[in-house]
Amino acid sequence: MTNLMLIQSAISKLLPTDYVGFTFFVGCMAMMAASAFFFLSLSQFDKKWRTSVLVSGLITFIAAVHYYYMRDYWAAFQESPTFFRYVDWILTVPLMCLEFYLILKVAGAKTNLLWRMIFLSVVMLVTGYLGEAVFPESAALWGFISGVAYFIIVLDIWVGPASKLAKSAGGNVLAAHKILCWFVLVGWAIYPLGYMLGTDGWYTSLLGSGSVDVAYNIADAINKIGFGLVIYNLAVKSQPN
Ligand SMILES: *C/C=C(C)/C=C/C=C(C)/C=C/C1=C(C)CCCC1(C)C
Repeated sequence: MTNLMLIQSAISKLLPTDYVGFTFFVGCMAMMAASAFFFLSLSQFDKKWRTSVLVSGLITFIAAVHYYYMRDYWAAFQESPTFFRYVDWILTVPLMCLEFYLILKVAGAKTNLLWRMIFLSVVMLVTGYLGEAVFPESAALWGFISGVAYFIIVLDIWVGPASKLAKSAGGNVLAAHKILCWFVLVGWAIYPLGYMLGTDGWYTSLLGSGSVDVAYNIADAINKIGFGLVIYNLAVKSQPN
């Protein structure tokens, strides 16, 4: 093999019109940059907040690694990297549940709140995977079950026990909890929309395949980096100075 051929086999060509590929590349870089930002900021926080900011960094770091693979996968096959996508989510979404728990601990949150959220998010993601990758012919049914789990998570944090804890914590914690609730209600709602865009015979004829990845990539950037910045901001505001 000549050197040129070696390079070609390691890097796939992306067409200048490959907008989906573009969002994979930008997403990858954004996750890397956000991770560096969260990790390098750690020493400025006292122990109470350090764990929360560390988890923000872990979320974007895990995503950065998966985006690195998804980017290549897309470039090589021009196909949705559904498997890597869901591996990423099954790791990062429970960590986002952990963030809710960590900030509500000051108000006495118990671990059963954490386990309940993790359980619901795992149900949401496993059924979503079944509908997207294993039984695409019954995508509507699996999508519906996944949607129910998502809806219960939304209720839990908006009006359930988590919201009561946030109210009793008050101040900065309450304000941050409110913003995170909006992320889950609006930012997370992009995912079921993406799922519908990716389901054959629904909207694929309208926007073409790959639009599901654009939706997921935009949603990930908003939800992982934005969510992390809310936690970072809470930690900054709560510093004793
Ligand atoms: C960082 C990744 C995040 C925050 C991923 C969140 C994913 C969801 C909220 C996915 C939800 C889905 C439904 C509510 C129904 C259709 C299937 C899913 C899995 C796309």
